Amino acid sequence: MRHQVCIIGGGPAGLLLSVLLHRAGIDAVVLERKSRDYVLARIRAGVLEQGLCDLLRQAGVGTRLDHEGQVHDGTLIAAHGQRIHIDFRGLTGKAVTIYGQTEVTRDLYAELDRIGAPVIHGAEEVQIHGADTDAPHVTFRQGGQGRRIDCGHIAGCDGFHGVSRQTIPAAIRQEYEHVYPFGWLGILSETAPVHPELVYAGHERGFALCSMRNPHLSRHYLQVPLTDRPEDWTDDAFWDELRRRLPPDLADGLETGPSIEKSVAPLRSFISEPMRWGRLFLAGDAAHIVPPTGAKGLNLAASDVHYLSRALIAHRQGDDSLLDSYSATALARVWKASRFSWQMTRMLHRFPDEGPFLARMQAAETGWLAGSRAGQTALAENYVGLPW
Ligand code: FAS
Ligand code: PHB
Repeated sequence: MRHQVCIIGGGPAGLLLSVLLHRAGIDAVVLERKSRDYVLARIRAGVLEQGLCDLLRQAGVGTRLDHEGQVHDGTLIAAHGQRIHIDFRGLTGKAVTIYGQTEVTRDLYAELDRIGAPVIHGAEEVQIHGADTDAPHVTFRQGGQGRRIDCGHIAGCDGFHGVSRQTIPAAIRQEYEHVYPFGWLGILSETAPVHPELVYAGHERGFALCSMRNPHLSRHYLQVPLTDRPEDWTDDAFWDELRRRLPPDLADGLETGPSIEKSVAPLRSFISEPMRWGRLFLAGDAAHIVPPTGAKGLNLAASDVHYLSRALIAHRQGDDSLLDSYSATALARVWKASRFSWQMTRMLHRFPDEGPFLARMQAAETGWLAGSRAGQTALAENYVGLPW
């Protein structure tokens, strides 16, 4: 088989890239290790920056987003005795949209089906060959059969645990990592959101986040020790702890119910440079991971895909300048979003091993934020998404 672009990974980055390339007349194939049902069963991000929403509309998959997405003009930070409304719209003129990553992925799969673009599920043992030559190819196994795809370029959109990043020789890769000493226990419940906007709670017992997917579906998180597993927490224990970490008025109004999904995610900051090696280009979690406190993971995958799709389209017209600048352009935005995600995590989580000094610094930071329009504007500018 031959395709102009071989995309490894059928998550949001790989699927969105494929839709954008096909719309520009570029023949791309997606290789996904898991089944479509498995990919769609993963509960991940919920906050979409305006840039991602615009890119989905450009890709022709914005209809459901525009009907079902909830536009949020701000968020509430309740931490260290402060209660701060960050007015995104008033401070930046922008907003964010609440629309689950699962729905984004569903919409992208539907569009690829509609245009007949190939997505190969159950692609096992994917291997990249000759990425540093002018004739790369990819091999994989499906249903026990060995298969090969010859292509012009390879997009590594296979997430943190994928094969693409590892294909870049270690001598060329520079990796930066910071692992946080806690995780997030997340639940999904068919209950009404606790507040019209998201609530980021920084309590002495630990961080909590109250988010949502729609007016009848809530997504809540608790900071938990890295050793905790979902089965260590009953629903009642989760709700009781969430109440302890919320301001009393919100805790009193919390609607509880059975969890329909429960998972623990570790938190890390990770960036691998460069995001290109020859004709292999990394996009999304394959190249970088951010702690979800800043709601940036999915949104960074989108800006990578924006830069990479326009570079591959320009290449077809004989201009390789955007391919040559892709890694530097994408990384410039990745580092800024990584800084913001790290700073939000530092400000709102409990770091038990760091003693009372950090706790006082956190209280001083939220005390300053409560009274500073400049501080709130800086936070809002990062949260709604820095320019692409
Ligand atoms: P993905 O990991 O989504 O997709 C990669 C795809 O590649 C997967 O489908 C995988 O099966 C496939 N793959 C992997 N190896 C392969 C191989 N060798 N061959 C073929 N296919 C292969 N972000 C937020 O903004 N907010 C959140 O609340 C949030 N919560 C998260 C919770 C968890 C548990 C995780 C892991 C991430 C979370 N994220 C969150 C970040 C997440 O949304 C990612 O940023 C987003 O999924 C990035 O999309 P992709 O880059 O497409 O990677
Ligand atoms: C979510 O709704 O899953 C979500 C929202 C905001 C975050 C992280 C996760 O910062």
